[in-house]
Amino acid sequence: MNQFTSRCGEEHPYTLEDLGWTDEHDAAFSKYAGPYLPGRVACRQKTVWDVLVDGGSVTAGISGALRKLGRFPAVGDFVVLLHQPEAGTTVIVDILPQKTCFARGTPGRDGADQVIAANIDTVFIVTAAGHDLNARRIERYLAIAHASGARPVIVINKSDLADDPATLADEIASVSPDIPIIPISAASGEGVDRLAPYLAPRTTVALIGSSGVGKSTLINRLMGSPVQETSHTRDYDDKGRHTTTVRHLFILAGGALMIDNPGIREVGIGTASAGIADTFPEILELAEGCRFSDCRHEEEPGCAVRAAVAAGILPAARLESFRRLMRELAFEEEKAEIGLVRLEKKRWKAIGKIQRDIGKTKER
Ligand SMILES: Nc1nc2c(ncn2[C@@H]2O[C@H](COP(=O)(O)OP(=O)(O)OP(=O)(O)O)[C@@H](O)[C@H]2O)c(=O)[nH]1
Ligand SMILES: [Mg+2]
Ligand SMILES: [Zn+2]
Repeated sequence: MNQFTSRCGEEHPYTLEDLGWTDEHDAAFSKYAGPYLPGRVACRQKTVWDVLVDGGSVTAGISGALRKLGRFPAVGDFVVLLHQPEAGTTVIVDILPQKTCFARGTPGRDGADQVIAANIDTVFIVTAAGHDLNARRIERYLAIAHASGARPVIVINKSDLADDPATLADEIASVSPDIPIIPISAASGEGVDRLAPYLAPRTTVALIGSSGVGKSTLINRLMGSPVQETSHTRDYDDKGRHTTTVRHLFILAGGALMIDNPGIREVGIGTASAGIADTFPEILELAEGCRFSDCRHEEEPGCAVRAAVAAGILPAARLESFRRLMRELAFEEEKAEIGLVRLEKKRWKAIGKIQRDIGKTKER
C-alpha cells in the first residue's frame, strides 16, 4: 500500500494485476517515468472519475488536454494518473489503448458513438422472463456486442417467473445461433453458478439490458452483499424507471470484474456495421448471389436472399430483422454525415454502400 492511496482514498486488497492489468498495459505505460501512477476507472461521476489503483482508489479529474480533445475516460479504461501535491489534486493525463470498446449510437444527438464501457471481455445481455423478453431487441444488443470485440452471452433472468424457461431459451436461440443462453434467477440464485465459466479472475464482464431486468440484483448476488441499490417494487414496470443511474465497476469475490450499467432506454446501433456481419452471416453470404451488388432484397430482380426465403432456407423474420437494422444503420450514418437535413430522401441510397462495406469487413 503506498502513501499516495492512503492519503487520497479508500483502501482495498487488490493489485493492479487483479484489476486486469497485463503486459501490454505495462508496455504502454513504460513511457511514463516519475510521479505517474496507473489505474482503472471504476466509476464516472459528472466531472470526476473514481479510479482503482494498486491497493486503493482515488478520485480524479482529467487534464485540460484530454478535455480539449473530448477524450473522456470510460468505466473500464486503464488510465495514467498524475498527483499534483501543490494543488492537492489528482488528474487523469492519458488513456491507455483499449482492447475492446463497447459503444452505442446516441439517438437524437450528433451520431457520434457513446462509449458504454471499455476493455470488456464478455457482455452479459440480460433480459428477463415476462415483459422484457424481446428477440428483436436482443438482436440489436448482439450487433453492438459483436462490433465491440467482446464475447456476448445471453442471460435470461427471473426464470422463477416463467412457466417454462426452456421454451424462452428456444425462442431466443432462434435469433442468436451459437450464442450461449443461460436462464437464471438472480433473486433465488438458481442457475447463477452456470455463469462461472465467464467469471474467471481478472476478466471483465459488462451487464447490459433494459431497466428492471435485474442487473443490479445479479451483481449483489455475485458480490455476496448488497453493494447496489435495486428496485423495491415487486411488480416492476420497466417504463421510465431507472434504479441504477451511473455505471460502476466491481470486483467480485471470485476475482472477476463486473460492470453494472443503468438500464438502456434505446439501443441505436451506431456504427456497429461490422457487428451486423457477425449477427447475420448467412444473409451476407446469400447476398453475394444477388444480381445487383447494392441489392436491398426488396423488389430487385435476381435477389438470392428473397429466393432463399421463398425456398424455405431462410426464415422471413430473419430477413425482416436484417432490413430493419440496415435501415437504421443507414439512418445513423446519414445523421452523422449531413445532420437531419433531407434525411428521408437519402435514406435508402446509403444502404447499398453499407452492405458493400460490410462485405469487405467480413472478407478481412
Ligand atoms: N422474480 C424475480 N425478481 C427479480 C429477479 N431479479 C431481480 N428481480 C427484481 O426485479 C426488480 C428490478 O431489479 P434491479 O436489479 O433493480 O434491475 P436493474 O436491471 O438493475 O434495473 P436498472 O438499474 O433500472 O437498470 C427488483 O424488484 C428485483 O427484486 C429474479 O430473478 N426473479
Ligand atoms: Mg440496476
Ligand atoms: Zn438481394
